Amino acid sequence: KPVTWDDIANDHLTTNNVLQYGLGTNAQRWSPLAQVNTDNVFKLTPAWSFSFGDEKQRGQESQAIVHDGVIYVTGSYSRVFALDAKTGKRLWTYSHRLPDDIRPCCDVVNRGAAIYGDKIYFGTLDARVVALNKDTGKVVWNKKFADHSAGYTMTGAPTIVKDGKSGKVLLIHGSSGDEFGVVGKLFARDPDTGEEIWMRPFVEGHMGRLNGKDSTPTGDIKAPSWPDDPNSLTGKKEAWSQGGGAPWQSASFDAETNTIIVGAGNPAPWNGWARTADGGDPKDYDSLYTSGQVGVDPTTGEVKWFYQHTPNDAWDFSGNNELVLFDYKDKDGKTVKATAHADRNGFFYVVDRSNGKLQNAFPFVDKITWASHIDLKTGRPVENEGQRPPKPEPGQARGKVVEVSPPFLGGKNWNPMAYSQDTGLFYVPANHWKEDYWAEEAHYKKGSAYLGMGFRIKRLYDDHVGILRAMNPTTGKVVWEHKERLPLWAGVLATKGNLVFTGTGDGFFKAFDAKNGKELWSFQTGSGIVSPPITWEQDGEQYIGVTVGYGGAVPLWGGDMAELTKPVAQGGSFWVFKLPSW
Ligand code: PQQ
Repeated sequence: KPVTWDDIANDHLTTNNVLQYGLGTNAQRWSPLAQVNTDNVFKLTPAWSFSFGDEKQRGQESQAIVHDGVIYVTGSYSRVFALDAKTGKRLWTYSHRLPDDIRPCCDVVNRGAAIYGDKIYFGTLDARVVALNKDTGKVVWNKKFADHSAGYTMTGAPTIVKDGKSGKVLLIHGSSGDEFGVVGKLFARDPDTGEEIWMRPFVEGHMGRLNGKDSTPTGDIKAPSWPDDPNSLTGKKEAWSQGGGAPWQSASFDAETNTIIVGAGNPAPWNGWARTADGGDPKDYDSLYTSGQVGVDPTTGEVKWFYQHTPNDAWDFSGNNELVLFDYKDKDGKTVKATAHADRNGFFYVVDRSNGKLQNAFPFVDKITWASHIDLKTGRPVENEGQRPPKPEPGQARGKVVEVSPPFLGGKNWNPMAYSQDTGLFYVPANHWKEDYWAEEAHYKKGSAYLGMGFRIKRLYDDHVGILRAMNPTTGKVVWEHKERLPLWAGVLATKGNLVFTGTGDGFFKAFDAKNGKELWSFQTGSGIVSPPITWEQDGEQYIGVTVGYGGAVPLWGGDMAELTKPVAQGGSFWVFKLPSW
């Protein structure tokens, strides 16, 4: 059966398939299934497990999708597997041939595929989007979107949306590459042919494209949020040409307001002085449209609204974490259609998704040092003095070391949270850690890291790094929390069975009581878990599935935390659980 737009629009309500990253265009990761629940979860038993095979055993971050009894799961190194959902029997494999000069910053990961019509879509590490026939795995089209040798790559799952104005279904995808100094771009394509419909860059003053022609610049063409340099060809300082702002995770879609909602990544380079006029104040140079959330018009690719979490981000806080769409009642009893976002910078944001206006912001991790709070009137952070590492003294390679929390890997990274429609709580897979952080010189060289900062991540507490927190989005209260020894890098799933599922760095797949956080079940999967779990129903039985295989940014960039994760064995498999017949 081909997948229709109605199937996708109802993904969050239907239980027999999982069609979109986020388990629906609202990205709530909430399932109405309750067959597996707090009373019987202790019985949960493996149904089958599938090995991705070969030597490519690292970094399995994929959220699987399920359609018509088939699981489509991506593997690291740009692979896709189609499996019989009941038995785990392999139906087909697609293994993309990658060139030697790919430059993924943070491991050879892929977070999942999209499905529409008779095709499966996914991004590759050499900056392509590939469409495969869902029944055969044969390539239907394959589009290169940028130069991978400059640092462009793609790790996020694409999103299917329907433009409410034109009635066209679009394939939306982003790009990665901020750490190499490339301009982050969001694309809309025709899902049948792969032809680009529009492209929107997330650096102010860069030109967008619509139907193959220049459309409009993003923001002001003079880009006043980036410093001028009268001696350069562009009239701007070098950083503006390199920009960053990559939408490297997945977009959400609000059909009601016809808006694509996506996070924009960190500015490049990380060093904020490179994005500030000489002798100027970083507060006068916000580096738009980076490290924030963007509402984009699906018809034209225009920016409808923007809210910046971290103006002139000097800490690689990115802004790119998932945007969960949810509605709540404010203190006057008015329903607010909002986004919820747990940022790398340690603050949880509630923003009005019709206009990008901040409603509420509060910390979701302890001991944030870079800002005291977010001013709800101005929407801007109130920064603490001395947290922007100073430039190196003349003749020195490094500037003064500053201790910062959260560190650049964030109070929470890409691994998505879940929202329970029953408890009204968000389940945030967070980490407690900090870093030594210092400035270095930043010079752009194609294909080389463009950071201008040095770092070492350290512990914040002796007994834990990972901290799963149940947060109330209106009061900011932590309702319960669960500590883990290793960093949390897996997504979360919430179900009507009053359960919250997630995985741990040391390989346990766990279920918690959504109301009080009691750990009710766990199973050792044999490698670390760094992926979002899913659940679906087939022939009257509820299944729960998760991709397993350690990797991602922590073992590569995590400093002391990389040491902590060294004993974790690599892997590459998909595990499925259900209740036994007894
Ligand atoms: N990817 C991971 C991971 O898969 O574990 C962690 C990170 C990325 C980060 O912490 C990043 O900052 C990051 N940044 C970009 C970017 O700005 O282009 C891309 C990616 C990526 O594509 O995986 C990550």
